[in-house]
Amino acid sequence: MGIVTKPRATWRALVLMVSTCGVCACSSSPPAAASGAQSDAGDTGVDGPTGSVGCETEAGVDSYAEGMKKLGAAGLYRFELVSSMPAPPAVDNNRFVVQVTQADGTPVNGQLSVALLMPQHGHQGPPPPVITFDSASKAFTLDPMDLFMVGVWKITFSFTPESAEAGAAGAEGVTSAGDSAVFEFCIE
Ligand SMILES: [Cu+2]
Repeated sequence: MGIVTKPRATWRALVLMVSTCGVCACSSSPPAAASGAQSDAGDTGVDGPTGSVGCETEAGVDSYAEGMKKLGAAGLYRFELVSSMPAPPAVDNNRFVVQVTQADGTPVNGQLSVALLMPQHGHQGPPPPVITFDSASKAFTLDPMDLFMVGVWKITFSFTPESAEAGAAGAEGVTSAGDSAVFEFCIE
């Protein structure tokens, strides 16, 4: 909330140094186009709407859709990506709205966290976004989701329900079993 961190330039420089992959790992095979085949970190990586350079067809990569849902790995809760702004998520700052519900769709109170990393580049993501919970809409807003490079981003949401939600009697804090879900997007 009141905490504003601005070490961005520093970690961004580090990340770029670490991952000076000549060919951005988001494309598994080099583009066959005669010209401009060498798209690397210097370029935006965007080769037009019909370009085949993107990573969106790679296995495990999700196609963004408003309201897309995933059941958590533990099978306890459902994670809905209510929206992304912009949509689909793009390079640099995004704002996600996420709702966690029980299997029947009932929203659950609790704590959400998120981990961002680029599995193909082997580096971590930016500092986590500020996460706020809106009790009216029962949804979390995550802002900024700074997906600062072109390529595949693995976004892991972890949720810990309030103990009251899980039926625990009067225990303070969040001690109930949580759940997590992974969304992977090709960011261009
Ligand atoms: Cu990267």
